Amino acid sequence: MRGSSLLVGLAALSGASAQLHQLATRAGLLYFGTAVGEGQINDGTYMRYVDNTAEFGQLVPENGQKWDSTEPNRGQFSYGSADVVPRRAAANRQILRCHALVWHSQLPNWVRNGGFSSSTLQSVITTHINNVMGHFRGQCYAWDVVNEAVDDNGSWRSSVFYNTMGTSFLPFSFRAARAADPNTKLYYNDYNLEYNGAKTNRAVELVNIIQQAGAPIDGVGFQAHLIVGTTPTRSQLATVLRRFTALGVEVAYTELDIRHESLPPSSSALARQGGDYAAVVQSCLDVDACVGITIWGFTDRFSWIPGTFPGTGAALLYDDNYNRKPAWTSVSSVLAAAATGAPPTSTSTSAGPTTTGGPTTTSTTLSTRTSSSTSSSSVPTGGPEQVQWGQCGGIGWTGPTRCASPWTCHYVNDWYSQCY
Ligand code: 9MR
Repeated sequence: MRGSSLLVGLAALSGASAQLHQLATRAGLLYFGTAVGEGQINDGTYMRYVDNTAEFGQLVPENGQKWDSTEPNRGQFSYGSADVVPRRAAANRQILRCHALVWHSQLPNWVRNGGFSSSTLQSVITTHINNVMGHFRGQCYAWDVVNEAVDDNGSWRSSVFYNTMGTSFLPFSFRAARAADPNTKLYYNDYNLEYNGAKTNRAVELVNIIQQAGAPIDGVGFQAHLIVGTTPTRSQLATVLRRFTALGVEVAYTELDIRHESLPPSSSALARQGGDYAAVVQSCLDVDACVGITIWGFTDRFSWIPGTFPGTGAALLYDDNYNRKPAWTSVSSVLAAAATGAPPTSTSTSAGPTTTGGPTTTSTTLSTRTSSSTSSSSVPTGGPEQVQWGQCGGIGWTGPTRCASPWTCHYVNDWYSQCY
């Protein structure tokens, strides 16, 4: 468990603006960050949030560094889109995660359908990695070297890379990456590893294959594209993170979003989403080698989900009008608790979850209140029960006010009480 040694600086935090990255670093993480869509770079409202380094201390380009953007034709490299987010991160002094080099998707046809022999494909991969990593050398905290090499059912994913080279494309790519930039962390990145099923087993095998080949791998990224209500628990998530840290690699949540399967979400569904976010953040805090958390966008106004899974969405921390959702409060509460060593009661926000909270107009203040809980005996009995970390009270709240045993309802701020 982190946090206890991080009380230094707490006095400085008190009364100051304390937002997600700031709280995350106080809690012992390296960063709390977000993906940034290149298409939004000229949207002043959106970018004010991105530029708020207390909220987001790390950025990742949502699409610009992918193969179809950086090498659309063989040997022709272009970085117009790829540079957009890294430039902003540099200007803001934010940590940059870089994404992604060897991936079956957003891969130009000349690679996908090139009919290359294994040795030609090796040279295609090397040229791509050398050029792209060379362009960003020194800028990336980490690179997603190989992305999504395992199929949903746990088989090796059919791709031009696997179909041509078998699993040898894995150590091959990581070796090439280390040679191209020796000072960046090399990650394998995938989704649905969180469920600890066949896909997770295969990803463990993948790390073993790379290590047994004597190739470097530094980290495993858990994308965490999750669903409200089916997100694993904190301890299940910590268990699966530890399967990887036991192999000597660090881990991170790299693309976190938690979508509702029906829209618009009810207030209890929003609270449940907050509980699911809290479980993810807690699990990272529980595992020493979990270095940080990146959300895959921050406002529901811009998200890949409705386009890919129509009828679902509202997966992020801010709604599409940039109002903080209960999930934002859950995340900040969990981080604040870890930052102070207190239970998650110590965050009070000047903007409630249904209030527009621009990055320059809101502040989160760590209060010294540690005993401001509403005991479960003081709320009405009967009716539905709220899950751990779910909302159980606050101005305008019409959802459950009782917590499932053994949790009780704790006051967080006038707009938000929470079960834990
Ligand atoms: O968010 C990205 C979206 O804008 C793109 O259209 C999509 C194309 O594949 O990729 C999305 O990002 C993906 C990420 O790069 C890798 N993991 C899954 C993400 C969501 O699809």
